[in-house]
Amino acid sequence: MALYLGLDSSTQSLSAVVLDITGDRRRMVHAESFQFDAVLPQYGTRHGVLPSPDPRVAQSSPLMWAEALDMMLARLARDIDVRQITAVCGSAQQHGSVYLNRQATEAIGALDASRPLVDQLHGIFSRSESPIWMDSSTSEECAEIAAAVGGDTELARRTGSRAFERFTGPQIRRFFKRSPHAYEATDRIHLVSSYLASLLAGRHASIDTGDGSGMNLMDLAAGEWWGEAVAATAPALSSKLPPVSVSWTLVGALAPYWQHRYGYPPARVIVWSGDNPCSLIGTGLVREGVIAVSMGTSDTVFGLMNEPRVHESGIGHVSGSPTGAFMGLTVFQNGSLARERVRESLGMSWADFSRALHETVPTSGGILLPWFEPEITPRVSAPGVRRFFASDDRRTTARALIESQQMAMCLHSSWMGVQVHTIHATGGASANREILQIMADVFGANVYQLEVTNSAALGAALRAAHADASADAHPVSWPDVVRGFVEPVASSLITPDAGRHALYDKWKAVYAACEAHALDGGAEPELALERFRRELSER
Ligand code: XUL
Repeated sequence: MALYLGLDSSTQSLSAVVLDITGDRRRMVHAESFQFDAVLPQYGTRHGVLPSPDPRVAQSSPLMWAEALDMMLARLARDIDVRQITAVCGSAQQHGSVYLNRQATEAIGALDASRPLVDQLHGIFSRSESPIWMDSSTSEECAEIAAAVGGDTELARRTGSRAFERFTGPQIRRFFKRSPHAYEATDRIHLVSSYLASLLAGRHASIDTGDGSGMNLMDLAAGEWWGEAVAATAPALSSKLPPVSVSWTLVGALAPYWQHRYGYPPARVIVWSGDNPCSLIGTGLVREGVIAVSMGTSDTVFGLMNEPRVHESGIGHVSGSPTGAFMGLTVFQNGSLARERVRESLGMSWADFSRALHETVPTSGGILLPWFEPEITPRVSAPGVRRFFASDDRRTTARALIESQQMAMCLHSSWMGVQVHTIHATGGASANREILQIMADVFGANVYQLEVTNSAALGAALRAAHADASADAHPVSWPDVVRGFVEPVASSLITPDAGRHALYDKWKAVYAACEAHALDGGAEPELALERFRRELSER
């Protein structure tokens, strides 16, 4: 029997998925998850984050992540036959960084199986807290790095993203500026992903191209550090960064600590990646043309790209994909929150809301820009809801919102240059078939509902299976790697209506005119509406 273990160290929890992939047998044999706040209350985190008087600062504890890893491997050894584990891989929240001193290499290389892991790690940090992705304190450093490399457009072109506060480069620069001595005492800077992989293997792991793209430090196309960005970030940084490697790199074998303490075999440890690249695999997006639209608190559109195309004004992020290709990700802040607010303002239940979508005709509600909160895509810092061409029928407000959200997602993900034929819809709102029908009609694509939990841990386990086969010189194609684990619900298929798709294609120009007008006072959108009506009457 060949078991593959995938771990996911997210902001709030640690999860594990174990797959049995033996011959034709393909099944999930175990899944387990716990919340950091609940099982490790002594660290004092709330939702996985340490309290901070400055709302812009978000940090967590690297010791807590290590103790959680130790707990999880102990639990798994209690619950399943871990002797069958062939390879281990992992996923972690992106961008967070871990700062190790000169004692670290020796300490993690000589872990004593008779003592708990954390007891042996206390002395290895040059910074006891890790900044994480929710931190927004580095605007100044973002501007400095961007200026030093020739501007945000150049930074986006080379690294896949313009400078973002949460990205690791600006975080490292802030640490260097505020604590130069502690920075000087830093021997190695890991991401959360490469830090945890290092603890498993008992040696420093590399950073994979997927998670490495979340740092504003990596040359995306070359898959290696970009010297100019590294130099612009902090002095002597190149000597503190682990190497970058492809996502199927073997870090080594599970260290003797895990073998002697819990009975694990010397299973292969595969380089870890970020949660978004791992979710790409865990939602089955291994070919260009299939994208995921996740409709949760915020809405995200992501998918695999064969080429590293980047939007010139830095909308979205491009990173390495664990398959060796690339992945694009665009985030829309006003997702579920906007849907809830509009539904509540209409005094509708979800059933009423769906009925309103069903009973009204396309474009009848005009455009509704739902910027209740500052918006990431397009960039809106002064929030405010804008409505254009509203009708008297209240029910059309529901339609205007959903159509406008889908228009925004379709237009602002087109920079990926991907011909979308299939969408895997996930997240709470994907249960609503009226919303999915509008999505299908706007994108002109087949839409399936994908029921996923633990997609990042599942993606990590599938990556373990893929890397294990590659290491044995029996590479398996990605569609075969994911087969049987990531298929959407076949009966959930919704197909686009050709007539409505053609209508929405024209309506996009009206939407874009409203957006441009709201953002920077572009021309009156009435002109675009007139053009739209004229084109319809000429048909
Ligand atoms: C991606 C990002 C988040 C974290 C969450 O850029 O910041 O999705 O990876 O874990």
